[in-house]
Amino acid sequence: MLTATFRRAIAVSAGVAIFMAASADFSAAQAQDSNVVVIKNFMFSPMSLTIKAGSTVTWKNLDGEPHTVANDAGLFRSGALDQNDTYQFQFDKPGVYKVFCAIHPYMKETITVQ
Ligand SMILES: [Cu+2]
Repeated sequence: MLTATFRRAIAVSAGVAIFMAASADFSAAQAQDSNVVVIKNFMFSPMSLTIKAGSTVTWKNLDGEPHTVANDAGLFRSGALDQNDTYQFQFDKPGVYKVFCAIHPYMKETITVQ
């Protein structure tokens, strides 16, 4: 049989574990948010983004129209993204990367990797 003290110790550990798991989720979500580019109303938002080398950028298309994510220099090129589709690319090298939509070439953004 468990003593009352032992049972309380288990309850406290479980509470701490839940709290720690919740904190970890929160920080992971925050770190990701900063590198998310939303495609909405035929625009990349933000239109310029500065990130650290090694970071991954996630683009998400919120428009009902398909869009793509392509680099001027041909480093990456997504397929057509339908509504709510995402595309990811990891930027390993510092530099300035021009991004556009291959379907609507006037849609542009600049990503600076430090
Ligand atoms: Cu487009």
